[in-house]
Amino acid sequence: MSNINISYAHVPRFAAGDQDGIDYLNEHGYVVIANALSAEEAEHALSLLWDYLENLGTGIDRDNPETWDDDRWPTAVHGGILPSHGIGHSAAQWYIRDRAPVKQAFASIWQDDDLLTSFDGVALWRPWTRRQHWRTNNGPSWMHIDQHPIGRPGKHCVQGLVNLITTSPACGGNVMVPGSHKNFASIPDLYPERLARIHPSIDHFRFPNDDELLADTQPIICHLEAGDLLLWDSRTIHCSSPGLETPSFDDNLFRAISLVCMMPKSKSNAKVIAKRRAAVENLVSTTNWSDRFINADEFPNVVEASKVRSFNLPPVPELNKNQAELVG
Ligand SMILES: O=C(O)CCC(=O)C(=O)O
Repeated sequence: MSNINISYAHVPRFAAGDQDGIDYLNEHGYVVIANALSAEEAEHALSLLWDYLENLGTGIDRDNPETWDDDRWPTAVHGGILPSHGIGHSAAQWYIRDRAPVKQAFASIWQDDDLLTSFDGVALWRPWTRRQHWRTNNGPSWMHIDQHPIGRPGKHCVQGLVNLITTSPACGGNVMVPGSHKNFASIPDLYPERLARIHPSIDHFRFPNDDELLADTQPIICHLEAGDLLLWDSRTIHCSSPGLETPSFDDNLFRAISLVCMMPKSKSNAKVIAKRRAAVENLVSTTNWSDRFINADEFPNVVEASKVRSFNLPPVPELNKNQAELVG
């Protein structure tokens, strides 16, 4: 048990580019952009994700949950995130990045439409009522920020996820600690020993499981419609968590989201961009950051899994002009 209590919340939703949405993000550290994809587009993206899974060649069948077990499923990291094995260049991910409201939402935040996209992955939650080990990590075990408080002071990144299945209290989802980005600068004073163990170049800091400071906050799972885009400042404390109840079905995914992050090209450089171009050809996925090149296929558990399991990768994507510009 943890002393951190998560609740489910219906929060305001804004149109992509709406200044009120940007103000909300600045104030609360997160914001929901309504219908960045239409419901039909979200359904199409999910179908493309199933194509990716079925084409891994491991025997996954979207219509048969008995084929979704670990010996066929791609390597997952914390929170059921699938970060690698070509996912960053799957047709699904490139389709989502190419939707105009997704780019517009990021462009309006940065007041800049010359953006680079991350090549990151997705989170797909299998119905854990079928197999307990499919249940993803409880929120308090991985409350984190994705920016080093000393290595990168100030605002640098707004992360995002496009939600593909309408959320519910039973199925759970992303967890935000509203307003927590405002405490970012005090982290070195509040957690000196814990932070000292993290090299300033590592943009990930995890809070203690039973953190007394977090126990005083009100973490929320925001209700999201299929197609909504949830954006958050990398300094905002967040994670994901299974539902607060037990879902009544077990023949479908409990959650499907696409991670997407766009940052101004001006924050990057020629060396990084050269690696990004090669990453498209070599189907290499990354983290959310596009100003540094971080290869998600080098995550330790992905490397370990690749030694004993093989997956067919998706074809090298044929990018249109907009998508190619997002590579750099
Ligand atoms: O699946 C989620 O909503 C959590 C994503 C997350 O923690 C991250 O991308 O840093």
